[in-house]
Amino acid sequence: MANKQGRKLEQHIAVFGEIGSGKTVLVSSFFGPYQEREAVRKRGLRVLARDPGQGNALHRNYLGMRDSAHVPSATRFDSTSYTFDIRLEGDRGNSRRRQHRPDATLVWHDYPGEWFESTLSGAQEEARRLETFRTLLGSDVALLLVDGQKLKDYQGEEERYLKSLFGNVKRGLLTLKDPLLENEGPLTQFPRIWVIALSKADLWPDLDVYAFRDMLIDKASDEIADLRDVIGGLVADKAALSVGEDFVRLSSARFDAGSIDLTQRVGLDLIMPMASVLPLERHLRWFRSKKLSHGVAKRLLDNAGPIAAAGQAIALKVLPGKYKALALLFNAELIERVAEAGKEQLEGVKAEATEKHDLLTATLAQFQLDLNAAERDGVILRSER
Ligand SMILES: Nc1nc2c(ncn2[C@@H]2O[C@H](COP(=O)(O)OP(=O)(O)OP(=O)(O)O)[C@@H](O)[C@H]2O)c(=O)[nH]1
Ligand SMILES: [Mg+2]
Repeated sequence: MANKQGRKLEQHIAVFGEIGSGKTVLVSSFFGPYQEREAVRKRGLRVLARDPGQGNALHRNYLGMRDSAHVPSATRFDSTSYTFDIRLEGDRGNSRRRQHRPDATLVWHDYPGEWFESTLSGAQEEARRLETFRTLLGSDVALLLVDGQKLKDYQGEEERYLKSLFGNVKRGLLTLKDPLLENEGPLTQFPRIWVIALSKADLWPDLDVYAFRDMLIDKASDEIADLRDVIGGLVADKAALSVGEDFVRLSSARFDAGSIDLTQRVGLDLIMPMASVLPLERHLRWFRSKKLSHGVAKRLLDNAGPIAAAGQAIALKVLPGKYKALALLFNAELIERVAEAGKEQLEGVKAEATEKHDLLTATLAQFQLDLNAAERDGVILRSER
């Protein structure tokens, strides 16, 4: 999101999911509702696909589900990155220049889990996989999908599915380790927050996010610990990691025989907050608890500069003077107050920011409200560490 200094915010999110785990439906169900007539009024945001062909394909998937209960066809080994440009409501018409520039960009990387599952056919595919993996390294957050349907298929022996899922991701990352680290050594920028997501959560109406976490701890804690170790071997400051400490329930729609109700979504409105507010909050916490060294924190927070600046504004309501990303390192505790702010306080900040046409601050306050509400509703569970 563009801040007062005119810097651009680009947040990335990496979605890992095996065959049929719901990746294509998820991104279509995320994007489709923003194309509805009432979307801007209802959601306060405009979301456009930077590549119009890609946007049309997602929109078509959405319409096919909404109007004819037709699911998108399998995309299997396709790895796709979608670039979504976001404009905040009320922004249009401020100036001609602004009309051409989004307030924020969300880049959504689909990473097909099959690349972790199967042996690759040759050097060319190997190279393509590495290349694809490199594109998602800019993501602070990875969503690892646990397929709700598969979990059902293995009911009673869920550990078999879960162990194989986490084992595949771990082995896949291990095979990428040498080529990834070959030039620069341990990575600064790498998804450090691995949120485990229950996809198709509508199939598990009685499993709230706490029960989902308990199931994972009960049945796959060793595999999750191994995955964490492997990721720790890839990054600088490996104490600054949350792997399997954050959980979310996702459902792209309600699927009944002969109908798909896309108004019954769970967790999809948390994707943007998870990509933006969550890492900011976490990076600052890690920095304060000395899990992140100064240099690494500076690089990570520098990326989040604009959003961090707005976060700070939320914290202090009105900041004395203008802050740049660097100054944040010395004002980290201010932003933590955002995480601790109560509902009324955040609503107050939002109202005040809206009044002043400070849309970025208003939107971030809303994101924080969304995360807090979803936590109360048992949809998301954030790490305390
Ligand atoms: N109940 C339920 N079913 C879902 C949901 N999302 C997807 N599905 C079902 O899962 C199937 C596979 O979803 P996709 O989005 O195509 O899965 P994918 O991960 O893109 O799969 P590949 O392209 O094969 O890698 C869909 O055809 C739906 O039948 C959901 O939220 N709830
Ligand atoms: Mg697909």
